Amino acid sequence: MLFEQYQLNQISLSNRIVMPPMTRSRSAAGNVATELMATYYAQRASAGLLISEGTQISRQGQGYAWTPGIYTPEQIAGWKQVTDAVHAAGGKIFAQLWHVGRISHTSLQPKGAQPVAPSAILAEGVKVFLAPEGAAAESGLGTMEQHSMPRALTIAEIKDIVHDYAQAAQNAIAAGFDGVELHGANGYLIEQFIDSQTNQRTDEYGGCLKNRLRFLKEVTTAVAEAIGADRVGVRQAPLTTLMGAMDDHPEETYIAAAGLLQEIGIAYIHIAEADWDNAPVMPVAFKEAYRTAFKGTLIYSGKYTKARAEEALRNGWADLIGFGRPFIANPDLPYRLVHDLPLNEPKREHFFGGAAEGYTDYPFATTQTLSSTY
Ligand code: 8OZ
Repeated sequence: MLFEQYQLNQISLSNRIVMPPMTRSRSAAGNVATELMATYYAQRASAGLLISEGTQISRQGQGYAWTPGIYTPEQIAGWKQVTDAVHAAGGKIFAQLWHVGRISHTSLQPKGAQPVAPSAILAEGVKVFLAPEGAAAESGLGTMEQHSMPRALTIAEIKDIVHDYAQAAQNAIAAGFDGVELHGANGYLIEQFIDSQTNQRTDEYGGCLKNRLRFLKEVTTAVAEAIGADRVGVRQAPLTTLMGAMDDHPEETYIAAAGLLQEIGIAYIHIAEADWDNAPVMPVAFKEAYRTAFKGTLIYSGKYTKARAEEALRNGWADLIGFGRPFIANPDLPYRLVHDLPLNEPKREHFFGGAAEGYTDYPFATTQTLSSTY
């Protein structure tokens, strides 16, 4: 079992650090993962678990320039070089499977079509990152544009997307990933179905809570059947309002979702806590309710420091802690945290698009290069 090592009574941060999914928009033509991406992930292989950046399951599932896919043979081959490099460096890596739903633009969609969603509702002011026509990731020349008005999916199309998830999960295993994380957070397609304010359907995929959780249930079940439930995680963001997705009763909704995921028997739930300034704090009672509803591994990410991570582990809310932006700038983050070493600052201007600068050129604290020595 992948997570057996984390079920120890002895709490130590060093083997409980996760690199959460982070969009870096550096894939090559055809949305193929590159050798540079392999270097980036392998440099960070000392994490207990790496989770790839959001990786679209279909062309329709893409919402931003230069994000990698996992639905063509070339994309599978591109990811294989990443997983090989991570494994050679002693790491484990899951693929985050992503369908953006409405958060896309006609210029990214097949035949310039409208993006799809549970309901035809625009998130006013929510922007996506677009490249000028023909520009490669290295140019870094993206602009932020309002996402396009979506249209509501038909039931037949919903079933096709469930199938796309299962196929993408099989592709991820073929590409050498150790498992997959379903992106059910941050206002993308799965969350658009879950949240009451983005789902106004009147069929079996909308309305009551059971119906709003149906898409999550069908996707997770199909993926678990395709690759085994013990290789599946799900990301949720109960309190974030990113991409304009909100639920009227988040605690009730997300604890019900956790119960459903418990029944399917997946390996982990990865909770994205709101991480902007003045964001709502996730109450302790909510975290304890997750523990009661879900018996698998719980990962929390969102502005954690070493002290907050140790507190969450000690209090028993979390099994693993994700550190996002610190991992961008510190490839050897676990080593630095364990030894209380100073951290490099991430350079925001290189977060999305570009090449090696601000990506694979952050210095290690020691002379170690790829693999962990502690
Ligand atoms: C930042 C930029 C683009 C996408 C998410 C996948 O919020 C993302 C994302 C983040 O989950």
